[in-house]
Amino acid sequence: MKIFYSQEHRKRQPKTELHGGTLRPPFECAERLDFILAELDKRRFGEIVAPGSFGIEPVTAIHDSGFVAFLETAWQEWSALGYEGEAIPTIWPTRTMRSDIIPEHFEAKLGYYCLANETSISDGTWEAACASKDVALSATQDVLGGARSAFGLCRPPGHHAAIDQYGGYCFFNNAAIAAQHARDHGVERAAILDVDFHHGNGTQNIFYERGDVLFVSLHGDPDQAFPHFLGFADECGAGAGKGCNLNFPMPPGTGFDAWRARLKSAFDPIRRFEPGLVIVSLGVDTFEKDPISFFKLASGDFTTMGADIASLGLPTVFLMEGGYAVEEVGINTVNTLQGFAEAKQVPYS
Ligand code: FKS
Ligand code: ZN
Repeated sequence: MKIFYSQEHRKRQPKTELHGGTLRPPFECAERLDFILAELDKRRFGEIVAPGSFGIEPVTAIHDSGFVAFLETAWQEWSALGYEGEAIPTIWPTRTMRSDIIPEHFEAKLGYYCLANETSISDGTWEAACASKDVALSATQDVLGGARSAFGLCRPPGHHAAIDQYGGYCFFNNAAIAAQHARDHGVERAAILDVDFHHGNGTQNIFYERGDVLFVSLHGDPDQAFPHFLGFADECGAGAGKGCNLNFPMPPGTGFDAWRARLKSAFDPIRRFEPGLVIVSLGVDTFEKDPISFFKLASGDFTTMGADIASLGLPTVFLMEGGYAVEEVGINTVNTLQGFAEAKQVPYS
């Protein structure tokens, strides 16, 4: 399996995350990828490949162009205001105010385009986000070209990024951009399977009214977990997308047996959809020692998860999302990939 990776992610090294009322070093840090690379190297698993350059068109195929333009110059515009810290919004167009005006003032724009303010914009964020979507697109291209699977080692992650909003450590929705790329290159239907602990609200938002992309997400009950305001079981898609959005929220303490039962119950709908490929939003924050999540998967469970995903018998693109138990992120990620790669290949018929 090819592993697509770019050093560019290192350009994003934010210093601050608003957590529990204080600014702390972000959970989503560059070191996460160092542990994944070290584990790949240790097991001699896969071949590291640099991504190609796909330009901005695949991004604007998914995201609002005003949002993309905002991100491109956000750090410069913030810096011009003369503040000491990183860019974090303090005001939003919430329920009691107007959200139909795209503001001119940069601090208002920050609130307009941001959905959660743990995530600061720092120098290099744009460059890292651009490299991350190129990693996702390169992995997808590899699978479109006939590879059984590929891994896009994306950073920053993507599944919280909506059509015109960033947050939850995400700027561009890598999985959505990848799915659209597949659609534009001959794949009639694509499935996105989101196994990150958090609900992929951005991916759901992007494809909610589309019948050509199936979105399936297993996650912590939004009643109890970020992103709190989306990801409930009754969100099934709308219009042409009715029936093409499947949410499986689960309570605190959920272990692998219960989690796996939900995964397996998602397989029939995925097969019935007959996708040309499946994109896995691979977060390993379902791990029992994850510092910000509440599922109880053990490291060995990720190997089983990978093999289960292989049993779908579909061309598969894995894209990195979350996982914050930094030292085990490598083991858990590579377990998933290796579980997939070493599973018996029984093509679905
Ligand atoms: C807890 C606040 C929650 C934000 C959590 C973001 C999770 C990001 C992720 C991604 F894959 F996108 F990286 N903080 N008080 O893991 O879903
Ligand atoms: Zn997550």
